[in-house]
Order: sequence, then C-alpha cells, then structure tokens
Amino acid sequence: MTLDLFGDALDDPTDGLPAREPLGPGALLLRRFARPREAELLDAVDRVQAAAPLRHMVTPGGFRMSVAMTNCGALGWVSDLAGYRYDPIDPDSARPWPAMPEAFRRLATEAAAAAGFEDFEPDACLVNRYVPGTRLSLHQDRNERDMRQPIVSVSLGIPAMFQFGGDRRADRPARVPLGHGDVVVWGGPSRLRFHGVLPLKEASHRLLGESRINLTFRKAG
Ligand code: MD3
Ligand code: FE
Repeated sequence: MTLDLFGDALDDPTDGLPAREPLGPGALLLRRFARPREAELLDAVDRVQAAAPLRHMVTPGGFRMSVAMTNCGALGWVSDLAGYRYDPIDPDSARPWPAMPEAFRRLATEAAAAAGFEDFEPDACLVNRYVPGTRLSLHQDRNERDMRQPIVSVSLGIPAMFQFGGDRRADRPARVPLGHGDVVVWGGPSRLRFHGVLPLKEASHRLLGESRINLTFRKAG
C-alpha cells in the first residue's frame, strides 16, 4: 500500500493546477472553488431534483438529449419540438420550477464577483446530469436576453473534458478538463463562444458515484 500524501490528487490530474486560470478573454476558471461547499450544494441538488425530476428533453430536430436536465429559479431552460426557450413553468408538472436554493445563488454571485461581474443576479439555473458516455455537442448559449451578463458554471462529480470553441462552429475547440468543484465564469467576448462536452469516461466519485452534475447560472430574463 502506497502512503497517500496528496489525498484526492492521486486520482485527479487537475489537482496540482492553479486555483485561478484565465481560459480566454472574459473566461475565468476557478479550480476547486465550490469544494468547501460541496455538502450544501449536493443537498440543494437533491431538493431541486425531488421537486422537478431530471428528464431527457428533445431537441427541435427531434433528437433525445443524452444529458438529463432540470431547472430551478424563476425561469427554466426548455427544449422541445417547438424550439429552445426559457419558461417559468415546468412542462412536466405544469408548476413553477423550484426556487433557486440560497447556497446556489450565493456561490454564483461570489464566483461572478471574483471574475469582475459585481452585480450578477441569476434568475435561472440549469441542472445537467451526465453519466459515462453522455455528451453535449457543440452549441452556443443564445437564448438569454442580455449577452452582457455572464454564465457561471459549476462542475460536481466525475471529470469531464470540456470543449471551448471559437465564434464559429468550425473553429477547432480547445480541450479543458473540468473536475469536482471547478467553477467557470463565461462573460465578455467568451459569452457567445461555441462549446460542448466530450463523452464522459467511466469513473466514480466518492459523493456522486458514476455521475457528473453541472449547474449553469444565467440571467435569462
Ligand atoms: C461557454 N453545459 O448547459 S458548462 C449548457 O458541462 C452547457 O453541462 C455544459 O454548455 C456542461 O449550456 C458546459 C460550461 C459553459 C456553459 C455555458 C457557456 C461554457 C460556456 C456559455 C458560453 C461560453
Ligand atoms: Fe452551453
């Protein structure tokens, strides 16, 4: 048995990397930022899921998304055969989405402030769940009203290889590994960059098992 001097570092190749790293103009990676709050965040994820179960939405083109999704906050991101939109009502329950947990809101505003966005007030949080094999193809986030507002993303659970593309779909994306607790603030010139997630590899996380949860905080309305 090897003496484990570095704890999680042995199975997380991003653990030795800097806590704060710009990924491009307006895009700031805050590695491990959410880790001190993992327990309250996962508690809140459970409460949101209990009120608005994860579901596989359908793209406007008729394809079932491999990512399972739900929302909290005043507005939720919805995809169906009619298109993409933000809706105050969960179409599966015909009720409003669950309120945004205070632990979510605080984390998002603190991360945004750390990146220079002092007055970020998210009204929508999209919860994405990945299991090994799940992917998210290259896309832009352009359903929000004010593109001057950033998006804050929080990764929990097993690692993912994020694709950070350019302003055009054909621009070759950079690969950015995202691990448990990593937070990224996407604003300014990065706000409309194409991005996606490669199929997740088999892995297991001590708290989340074989899954990854990604939270994206938006000012949608
Ligand atoms: C870069 N989610 O929900 S988070 C999405 O891991 C989405 O679930 C991915 O893309 C996930 O729309 C990626 C990172 C992210 C989120 C929004 C962005 C990167 C972004 C918006 C603009 C540029
Ligand atoms: Fe996106």
